[in-house]
Amino acid sequence: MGSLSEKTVDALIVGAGFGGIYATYRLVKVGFNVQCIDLAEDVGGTWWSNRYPGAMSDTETYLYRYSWDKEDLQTYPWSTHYVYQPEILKYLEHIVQKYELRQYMQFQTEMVGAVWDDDACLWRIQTNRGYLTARHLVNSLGILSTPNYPNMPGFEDFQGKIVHTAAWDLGSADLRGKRVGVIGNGSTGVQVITAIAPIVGQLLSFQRNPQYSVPSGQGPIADGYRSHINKNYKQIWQDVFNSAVGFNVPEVSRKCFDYSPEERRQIFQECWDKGNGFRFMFSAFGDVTTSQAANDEAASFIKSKIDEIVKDPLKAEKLKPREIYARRPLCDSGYYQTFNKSNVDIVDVYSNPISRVTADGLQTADRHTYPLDVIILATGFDALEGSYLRLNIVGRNGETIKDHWRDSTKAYGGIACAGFPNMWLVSGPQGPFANFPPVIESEIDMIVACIEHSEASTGVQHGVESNSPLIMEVSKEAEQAWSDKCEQLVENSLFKKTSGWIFGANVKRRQSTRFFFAGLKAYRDWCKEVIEGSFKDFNR
Ligand code: NA7
Repeated sequence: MGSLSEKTVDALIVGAGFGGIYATYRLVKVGFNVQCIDLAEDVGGTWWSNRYPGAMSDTETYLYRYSWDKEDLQTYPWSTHYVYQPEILKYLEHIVQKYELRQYMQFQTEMVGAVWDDDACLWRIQTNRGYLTARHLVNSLGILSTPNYPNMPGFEDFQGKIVHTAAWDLGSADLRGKRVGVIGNGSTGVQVITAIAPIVGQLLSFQRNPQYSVPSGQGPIADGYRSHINKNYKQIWQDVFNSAVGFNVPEVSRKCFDYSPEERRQIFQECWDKGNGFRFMFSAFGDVTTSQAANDEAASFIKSKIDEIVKDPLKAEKLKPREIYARRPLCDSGYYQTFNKSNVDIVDVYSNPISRVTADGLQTADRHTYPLDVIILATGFDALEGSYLRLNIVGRNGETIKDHWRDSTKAYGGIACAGFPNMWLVSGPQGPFANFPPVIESEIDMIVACIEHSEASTGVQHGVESNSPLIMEVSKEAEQAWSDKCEQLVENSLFKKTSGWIFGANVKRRQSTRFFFAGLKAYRDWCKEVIEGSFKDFNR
């Protein structure tokens, strides 16, 4: 692995996942001298590290890819409604190979810190493999890339194996016949529990807050499905980019209580049968995430399904959520059915929390110890800003990103911070809450537009080692205005009332609005306005 010592580039891209790959592709096309680095051994980002059994995107396959390679969209093979981690990784490797992007990438290389040099107008970046300087720093660190480890004593005492799903290093042979405890039942927990139940000896889900999940509709695609998608791809992407959540599900405005109880149930049933969490939340009624009464209806429907599916009434009761239905919507391939297996059970750690890890397993507050061979931590991530806070990023006047976000996490358009010139964020805080591949493309297109604007206005030559005063820096007022807008958008949203990672509650960070909830279309309209307005929020 090479050293980066004293390398000077136009842009350093940090991260080689969905975002970093596309940013590399775009900036190479602009004519930039580009370096992309990633801590992992190869491309993939989230999909490099999340290798746990059952890891799957819950966006339908045909949308979990880049929209811009029209030929590839027609020909790249896939055969199921959703893609599992190994196939996603293969797809990303394929794109990197097809566009010969590997030559710009260096792996096992971690950005430790980055300091803005105001005299030279560039970033001085420290990595574990040496220093480099870059006029633009493009952080594509991943929305969910810093694992969240639960704070409980005794991890070092455990005689078995402990593994976080985002740092998975077990083979399925390591689980066969074993007594396995899974802490966490979010998207990841639901997937891993469903996938390993058939092979483990005993499976205990240490569950704090039960969650709502609906069927995904996973399975092989029917004859003719692919050709139908291929024929309509152009329109499909147009619809996606003109929608709020970008999942190509109908986003209806009809109100729940304009329908009779029978009609309501039938509508929920249709969404349930078709599958997909975003469809269930956004295609049944338009007020499920804003009206408490409509939300209660959706929640009751899912609870009734739990009663129908789970044979043991005690298990069914434990699986029924207490919260409203307003976390990121989940879907599954038979999660509730899994609890009908005699080797699968739930330990309620809400009323009786885990107190410590012992040599043999997990102990709860009532001093009962559950003996285990393997503990799986499906405990999620320090999402969004978590990936930044562990780095020493220092902007103008010595202000660190930590200082900048001390009172609230904010980023203009989710892509830029005041006081951090020429620093760009991909899937950072306050970007759109929607299907991530189109979000990432939209943000990177906007970043590239900003960079091209600044290059055009001063006529700098790419590839030339530069001490040019070329900068793009968003104003404090514009950054604050965006952040205020993000806050206003969630005023009436039920999302704010639950305790997941979307508002930072899982890591006990001050609750601030970490997404732009007006949707993908509104975000892209805003980008257009900024471009047409000649980027007036910058360099004021
Ligand atoms: P999530 O959705 O943050 O879920 C984490 C889970 O871990 C959740 O069930 C938590 O319970 C649980 N948790 C965390 N700490 C503890 C402790 N100390 N004790 C018991 N349970 C704990 O992460 P995921 O990886 O599942 O999904 C993240 C995103 O990835 C997902 O939304 C998709 O976008 C893809 P809690 O609910 O806080 O009570």
